[in-house]
Amino acid sequence: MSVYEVNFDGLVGPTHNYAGLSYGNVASSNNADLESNPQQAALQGLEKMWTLEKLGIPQGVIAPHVRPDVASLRALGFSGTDPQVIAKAAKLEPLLLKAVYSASAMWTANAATVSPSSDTDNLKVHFTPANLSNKFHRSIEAPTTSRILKAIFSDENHFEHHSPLPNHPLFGDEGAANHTRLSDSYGHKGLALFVYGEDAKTQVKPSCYPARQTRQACEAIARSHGLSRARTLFIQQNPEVIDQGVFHNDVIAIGNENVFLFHEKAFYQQKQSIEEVRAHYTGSRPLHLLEVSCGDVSVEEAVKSYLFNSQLVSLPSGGMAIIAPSECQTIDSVERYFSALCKASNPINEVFYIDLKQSMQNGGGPACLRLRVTLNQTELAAVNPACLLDEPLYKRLQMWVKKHYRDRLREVDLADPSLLLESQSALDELTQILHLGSVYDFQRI
Ligand code: SUG
Repeated sequence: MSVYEVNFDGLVGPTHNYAGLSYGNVASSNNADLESNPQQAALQGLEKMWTLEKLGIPQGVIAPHVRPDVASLRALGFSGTDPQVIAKAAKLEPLLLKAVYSASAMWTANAATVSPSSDTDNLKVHFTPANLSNKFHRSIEAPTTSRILKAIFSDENHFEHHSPLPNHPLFGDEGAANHTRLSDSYGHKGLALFVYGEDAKTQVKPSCYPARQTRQACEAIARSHGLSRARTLFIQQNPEVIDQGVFHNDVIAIGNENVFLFHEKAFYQQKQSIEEVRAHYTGSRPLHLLEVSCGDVSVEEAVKSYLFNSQLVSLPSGGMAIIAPSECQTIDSVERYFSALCKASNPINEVFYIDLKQSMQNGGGPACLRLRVTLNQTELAAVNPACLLDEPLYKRLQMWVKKHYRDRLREVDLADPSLLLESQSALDELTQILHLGSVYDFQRI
């Protein structure tokens, strides 16, 4: 039976803005208070989805969340009508208002951890929405994410949904951004590689920026997904690079099938960690362990270019391609590295550059914007078909974005209560386009 890796990209929401909310994410801090263009951001994301679909790689869409999240403001003591709640928060707690306005759910690599049915003990695809407990603006995503995932993957014969892990620093979980899978091919049993920033049982941790993913969270997910111990590995991120802005593992490493591309400084005790990866890999095709040295590309250049946040995809015609952010073209060492990589003896032979500047300025590259879900033919047939991209849906979503989204947003605009109504009516229409049912709180009231 054919097995596919389907990328489910987050559609950028109508309130995309730059609020400097993510301490430890260099782009987010550097671009705080820049004027954003939500319409352009959403169209750039759609172009990426369409590029993959045209390459013959199945593509799904995950809806944005309604923002501002007035319910969170109410929970924090703001009362009155929705416009009054927004006005009070704008006056008294502007930072909180920015947080509940964030369109951060677009980065669906952080939506959940997903295990394909070939790896789980009950042969179902398992989903655990990430609690994203390290950042307030992201910690409010899990309930809606959970409803949306259930609306896309609703068939209980094939899909199993878990609750997010308890919302406590011990179980900080940022989803698939810290998880990759190495296998012979998508349909074969794979090695589930979890990468954590901190283990509560040791003192090895970054000294400046936070480690957002814990080993305890990774272990809990591996247990509930029913992964085999022999084919699961937990390795630690290098705390030094977290302090240089590598806030998720997908900013410093990327894996696809039998290729693992990572920076020389990616992991703690790297030599030993990579030996463990080699030892746990069970595929019969050779594993390509491609280490990028500091001489090739420095950690700083990696963070600036987001080269490791490229998508590494298997092409239907054979071989693999890199879907890279166009920022990579502005750094000579990165371009040089890519061209050498494509010539060397490994499955990668092409690079496609994509303009995702709006998302990149908040620290979200191509890989951040997608949740990888490996599905066999039967499972793919059980997915909500309205969420799978084809040309009519691509065009319809382009029109929907142009109809509802503003082309500029600054901090002062966030106090405008009509932005809430615009966002609600846009998403109301989207639930019909994507056949999602009532996934938003405002539809339940
Ligand atoms: O969680 N940025 C996101 C970027 C997520 C990137 N995801 C992956 N690497 N997989 C974050 O830091 C910035 C929001 C702001 O500052 O307005 C933000 O949330």
